[in-house]
Amino acid sequence: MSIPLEKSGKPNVHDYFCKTECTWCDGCGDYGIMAATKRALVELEIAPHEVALCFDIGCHGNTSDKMLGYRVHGLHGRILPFASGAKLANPNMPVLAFGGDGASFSEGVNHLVHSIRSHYPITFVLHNNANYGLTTGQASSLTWQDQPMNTSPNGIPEDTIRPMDFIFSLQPTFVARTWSGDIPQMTRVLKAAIQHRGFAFVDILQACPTYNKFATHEWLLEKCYDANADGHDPSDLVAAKKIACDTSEKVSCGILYQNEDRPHFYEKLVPRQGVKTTAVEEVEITDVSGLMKEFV
Ligand SMILES: Cc1ncc(C[n+]2csc(CCOP(=O)(O)OP(=O)(O)O)c2C)c(N)n1
Repeated sequence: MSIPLEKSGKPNVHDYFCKTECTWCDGCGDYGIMAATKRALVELEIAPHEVALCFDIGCHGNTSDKMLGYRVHGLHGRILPFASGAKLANPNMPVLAFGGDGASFSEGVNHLVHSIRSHYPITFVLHNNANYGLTTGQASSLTWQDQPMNTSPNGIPEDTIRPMDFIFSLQPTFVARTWSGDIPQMTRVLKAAIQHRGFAFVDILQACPTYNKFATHEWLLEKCYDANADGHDPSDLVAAKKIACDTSEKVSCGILYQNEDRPHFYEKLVPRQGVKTTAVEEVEITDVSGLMKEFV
């Protein structure tokens, strides 16, 4: 299906509709996350031809053929370098990267570290179902301790990473948490993340009814609360860390921390300062047919 190149009035969710059959399990949180992503983009009046949607490999990554937009489906664990590069080439385009906890906290965890410390101005959406979904329910580094999984029926011998402790140790400027059953909250959080000045980290606790038998939809419904409605001030770093990291009783959701004072990577890139054009505008069309003949 082609993407309409011209804007005809304000975008609406139907502009993002894609005919591809959905292959996710019944009750998968990916349905809700995709719906909220569309709603957030539409409410910000961003049409499919105006946004880059970069997907990692995993169940969530199959969103790449289920909604429209300029989409890429990258290598497992490697979507952040791609998304960052796309943004640096075309800083005027909103760039969203989507990754699973397997991709982002195991195989590609190095890219998450460097994306946050580099402060690339992109939105990162973590589909946190606490397991490797696409490869059928192996434990990831975010799987809870003592939970039997397909290749670790006695629970994992390693310690589970505590994602919020880890993220806050990297001095982020935007940290949010939400969950896949609350579409209005996900939409609100995603809109704020897309509009944030630098790197925005959005942890979406995602129901996975087939392989995650611990953080179920019902568990999330009972435990998650809206910290912003509860009076939490996202500019308060100490309070943000506390409510983000302590999930023993309740799970705080919403915009937990935001700081717009710090310049992002592109703003600090000296050779680009004062330059009016973008890298994509500067690329000249070059005839490479002569070069290609050398390889025939
Ligand atoms: C480089 C590479 N390593 C491993 C794989 C195999 N692989 C594909 S999907 C996947 C797990 C995906 O889990 P996660 O990132 O948590 O996403 P989910 O499927 O749960 O949405 C793995 C290990 C691969 N395709 N490429």
